[in-house]
Order: sequence, then structure tokens, then C-alpha cells
Amino acid sequence: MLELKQFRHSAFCLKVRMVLQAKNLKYRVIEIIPGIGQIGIFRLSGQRQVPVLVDGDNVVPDSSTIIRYIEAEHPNPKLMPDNPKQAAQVHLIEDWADTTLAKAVNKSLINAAAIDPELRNCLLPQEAPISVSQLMGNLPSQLSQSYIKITTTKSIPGTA
Ligand SMILES: N[C@@H](CCC(=O)N[C@@H](CS)C(=O)NCC(=O)O)C(=O)O
Repeated sequence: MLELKQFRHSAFCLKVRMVLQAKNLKYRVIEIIPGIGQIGIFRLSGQRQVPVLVDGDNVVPDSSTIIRYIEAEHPNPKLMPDNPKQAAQVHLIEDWADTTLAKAVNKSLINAAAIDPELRNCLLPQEAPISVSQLMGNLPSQLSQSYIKITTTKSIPGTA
């Protein structure tokens, strides 16, 4: 069965789940604990970010790459337009959402979580050990801001 390694609050992971659902595919979700859990992600995929889709021997990181992979492996129902101009527009909108929009959303999330211990805990997987959620709840806001920044921010070349 397809396996999606994810952070449950990640918009990139939601994007993949929406495509899996639109394609009516069965899949299992594996929640990754930000930080510690990413060691396993690195071992598996050679990079540290989620989402990562595992399909038998195929390990596919990056939401956009995953979606192209799913579209190629499971063409029905078709999600990408055949018309090259329309397909280019889809890629442009996707790229804008993954960079400019995602950066603004992340910034707001980081600021909100830095001042709200309850929100910080909601961002952790439900399976997270109690010690990790206690630590997140008790972190001073500056420190938790750095932690959340590290574990949610997509690196956009050329941006700070
Ligand atoms: N290019 C990636 C970006 C994924 C991404 O930024 N994932 C974040 C979670 S929302 C992540 O894994 N952050 C942890 C890290 O960068 O260490 C995609 O589209 O899937």
C-alpha cells in the first residue's frame, strides 16, 4: 500500500493527500515527529523534508514531484490538463502557492505558535511522546519560534 510520511499540519502534505483522495487511492499516513523523526526521513530519501511518498521500492520526496509521480502511475481521473498552455498555468499557480503563499502562511503560523503553547502542541503528531509535547509547551517563545521555523520552513533560493 502507498505510504505517506508527513507532518499533519503541513500544507505540502495536505496537497498530496488531496491528490491521493482525488485519485481514489488507498494509502497509509505515517506521522513524522519534527526534528527527531526527520533522521529516518533523511535515511530513507536522502533529504530531510516531508512529504515523502513510499510506493514499494520507489521513494518520492517533494509534493510537486509526488503529484507528477501519482499522475503518471495512476492517470485516471486525469488531474493535469493536456493543453500545454493550461498545464503551464497550473505549474505557475502551484509554484506560486508553494513559494510566495507558503512563505507568508508559515510566517503567520510561526508567530502565532511562538505565543501559544497549545497551538505548538497541536502541531505535533498525536503519537508524539508526552515528554516532547511537555517540552514544546514549556519552551520560551523565542526558542519555540526557532524550532517551528526549522521544521516548517521551505527553503526558497534567494530569499532570507
Ligand atoms: N519542496 C517541498 C517542501 C516541503 C517542506 O517545506 N516541508 C516542510 C514541512 S511543511 C518540512 O519538511 N520542513 C522540515 C525541514 O525543512 O527540516 C515540497 O513541496 O514538498
